[in-house]
Amino acid sequence: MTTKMVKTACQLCSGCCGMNAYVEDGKIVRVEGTPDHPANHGKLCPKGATSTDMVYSPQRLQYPMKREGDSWTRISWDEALDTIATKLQKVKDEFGPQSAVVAMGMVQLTQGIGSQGLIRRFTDLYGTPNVFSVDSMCFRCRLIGHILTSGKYSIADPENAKTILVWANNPEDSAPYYGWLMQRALAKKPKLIVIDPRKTALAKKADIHAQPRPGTDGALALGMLNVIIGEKLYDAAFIEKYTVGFDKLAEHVKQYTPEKVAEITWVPADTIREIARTFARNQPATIVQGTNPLDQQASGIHNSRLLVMLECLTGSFEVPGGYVTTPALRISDFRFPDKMQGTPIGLEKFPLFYGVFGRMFGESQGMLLPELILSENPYPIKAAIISGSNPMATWPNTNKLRRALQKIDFLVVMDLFLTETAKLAHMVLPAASFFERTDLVDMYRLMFPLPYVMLRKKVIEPVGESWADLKFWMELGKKMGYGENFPWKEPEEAIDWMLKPSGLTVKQLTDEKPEGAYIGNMRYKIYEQKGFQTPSGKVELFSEALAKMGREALPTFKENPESPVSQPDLAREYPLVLTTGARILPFLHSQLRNIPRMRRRFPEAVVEVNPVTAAKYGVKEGDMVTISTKRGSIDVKAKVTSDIIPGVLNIAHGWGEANVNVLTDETPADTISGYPALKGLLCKMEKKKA
Ligand SMILES: Nc1nc2c(c(=O)[nH]1)N[C@H]1C(S)=C(S)[C@@H](COP(=O)(O)OP(=O)(O)OC[C@H]3O[C@@H](n4cnc5c(=O)[nH]c(N)nc54)[C@H](O)[C@@H]3O)O[C@H]1N2
Ligand SMILES: Nc1nc2c(c(=O)[nH]1)N[C@H]1C(S)=C(S)[C@@H](COP(=O)(O)OP(=O)(O)OC[C@H]3O[C@@H](n4cnc5c(=O)[nH]c(N)nc54)[C@H](O)[C@@H]3O)O[C@H]1N2
Ligand code: SF4
Ligand SMILES: [Mo]
Repeated sequence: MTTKMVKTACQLCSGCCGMNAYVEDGKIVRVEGTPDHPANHGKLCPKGATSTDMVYSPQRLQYPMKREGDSWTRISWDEALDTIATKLQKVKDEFGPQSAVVAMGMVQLTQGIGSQGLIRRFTDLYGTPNVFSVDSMCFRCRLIGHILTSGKYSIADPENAKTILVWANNPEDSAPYYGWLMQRALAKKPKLIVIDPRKTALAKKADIHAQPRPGTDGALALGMLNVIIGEKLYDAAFIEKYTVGFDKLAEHVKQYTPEKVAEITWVPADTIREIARTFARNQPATIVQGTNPLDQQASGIHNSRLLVMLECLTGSFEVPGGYVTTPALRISDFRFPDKMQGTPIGLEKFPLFYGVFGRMFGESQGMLLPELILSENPYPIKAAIISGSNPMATWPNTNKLRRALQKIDFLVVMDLFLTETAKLAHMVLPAASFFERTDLVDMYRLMFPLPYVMLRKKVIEPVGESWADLKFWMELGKKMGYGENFPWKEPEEAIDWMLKPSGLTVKQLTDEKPEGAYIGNMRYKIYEQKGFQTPSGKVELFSEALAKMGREALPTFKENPESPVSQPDLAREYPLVLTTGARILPFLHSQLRNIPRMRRRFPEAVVEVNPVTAAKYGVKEGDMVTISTKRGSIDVKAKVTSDIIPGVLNIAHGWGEANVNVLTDETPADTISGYPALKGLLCKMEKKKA
């Protein structure tokens, strides 16, 4: 029997590790890490190594289905497309295109730039401005914070750093590919500082580990600035030449003395001083920021602004081992933004979420969607397509979201499995997995200092009648009469069109560079020639843009809407601080719990609780407890561990029964980005009543 090997990229987290897939008789028989791939150097984590279990899971959706009462009826793709096209046209004619919405999950964002691009091409041509993604609670906030401050998005460079500050990030579970990079970096013996309420694997190796109360990181960063500026540990030449607002910032941070910050954060004042001094004195210093924890707080934008400031003020900006920027690929834009009609949800409240300094993201703030659907104010939502997302598990405030989704006249879900969200749909569409479709992976530059792209290649034919997401949006476009703008027969042709300005082709990336291609070199201190892409051309410590919007121009710490400080009365009934969503290795959000080899590694949901807190509430290891917030309750098993600070509970998201998002609130907490506070809310814990 002949064995074929295809070089592709894993898609079970943002690392997009290079993967060699071996195929016999049209079936994948084995996968291994691509030896020379710069993201993973031949390794795969357990998720990647067992990824074929997902592909060949007996639970995969095999064909399109429509719901009739409580049962599902198989339909053809043609009928599915006809029905969707007819409904969408009707909504557009009767209510306007803004009454149909599209929501994309993380897999759409990591899938590649082609699929996202084609979805936006479709929604633009249809006219709806209401496109949502998980960026309403992940990553976009930090992007805005960075651009507002330095005009660009920068990332850490641990391998060249003398100090590595890991702030709310746990690569051991959330990013094994980054864990391998950290191992290489730590072999060079830099100072390691970790800021995390839990003792993560990295925290256990750290020179300094600070355990803040969830939701108070902004105060901690301001305390660091207080010490760095107060003790003149900064790079005066850089500040003088390249920043605006330093004097105002210096005055502003005087109020955040280590003693005051210690009260807010629960981190001892001396530890705050030690962190600030270690960071400023051992340069270059780099901050490895978690992908969402600092965003999902009331101070979300300020938090990211503060991290950029820490790098800039200490002279670590755009130098190896500090904050660096990776070049991007030049590609054609699939979008037609001027064809959008109506006002996107959230544009007035959160204009920066929509676009900043001419960089348009053009997405609506999803946290406003449930309320909009329920209130129909300013307009009703009549149809929705959810693709590559399982909001019933992953979006906050599940009970409210369920009511909202149930109110929609026509809900379509495209997924690999019949998820909790798909069960609410009127129609489900079977999606091809990442082994069954082609797209361009351009994530590396956002994760590592790695100017690299790779074609994620189709390894096998789609399982059952599943379709690649790209194919679905192209075919729906044709059905709706937009064929002129979807002239491609196969997704690969669309990707080729997109790639034109880069000089690369699908063929090249398949035949000549199957393991990927470098797209440029790292460059440092680009600002010396080009300045900063902000209105002032400098790093904006004081932000006129924020001032004009009536927001705090200087970085300011704000308590979460629910905290022992912001709501002392509520805290009497709900005395514990809850942080949610810390990743666990075998699962990707709500995915892979149905894969036995992964489930065995982590069989059931747990709440992490410190022994002191457990004793206070009469809870023992393994007890079932009920955790409640103002929004609801869940039952979950107690894991008593001194790896978490007293007074704080941690529950991962993505579980079916013990769904932590029953407890969370979708109300925007950060008034600039509209992000919810998923890190740091008030809850109570009781032993489950028999
Ligand atoms: N296995 C797995 N990997 C994943 C994912 C997954 O679902 N599963 N999801 C992917 C996605 S989309 C994302 S966004 C990333 C997220 O990955 P990370 O950025 O690493 O985020 P988390 O694991 O949520 O949290 C990291 C650490 O932040 C700590 N933390 C919680 N609250 C706070 C707080 O208020 N302050 C501070 N300082 N620390 C806090 C937690 O204790 C945890 O150890 O992971 C990606 N990788
Ligand atoms: N409480 C709390 N909630 C959180 C977080 C938290 O920290 N705390 N983290 C948030 C973050 S950072 C994120 S990014 C979100 C993630 O939220 P989601 O993106 O909704 O997460 P998933 O559960 O991974 O959902 C992806 C779905 O896509 C399906 N799928 C897989 N491959 C494909 C494909 O190729 N095509 C299609 N169409 N479908 C596919 C999967 O089966 C799965 O059902 O969760 C958020 N939710
Ligand atoms: S770290 Fe694991 S899950 Fe993430 S891309 Fe690599 S192999 Fe896949
Ligand atoms: Mo995320």
